[in-house]
Amino acid sequence: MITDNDGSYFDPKGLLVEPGTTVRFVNDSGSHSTVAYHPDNGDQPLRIPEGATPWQSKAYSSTDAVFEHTFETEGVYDYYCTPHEMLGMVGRIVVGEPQGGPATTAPTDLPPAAKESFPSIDDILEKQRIAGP
Ligand SMILES: [Cu+2]
Repeated sequence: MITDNDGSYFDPKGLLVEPGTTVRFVNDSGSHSTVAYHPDNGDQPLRIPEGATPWQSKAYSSTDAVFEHTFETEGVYDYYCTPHEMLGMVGRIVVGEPQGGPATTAPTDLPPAAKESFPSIDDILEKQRIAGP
């Protein structure tokens, strides 16, 4: 989670992992959170697999603060940073196969900059890791 001359962003912003992988979100610079798009998190739309566990970190401003989440359910997970969602600070994690869940459809109820900032699922499957911003 980074703020620099390129703005505020997740790096990588697209990632492919196997089910059961624990992903570490590390605060590099600036003040950021990592929050799943899920109705439990500020009434956001569901953009993680049905039945998967959502996550919500606080906003970290200290360098090297770490938040971890373990991804058990296969599918596509979209997430955002609360302070910078409006500026397009979002990310996408594919766990195993995409599976046709909510995040495999185009986003609608999101800020315009967020909608435009997700890496494509095809790119993630091909490259496994998509650098931000
Ligand atoms: Cu942020």
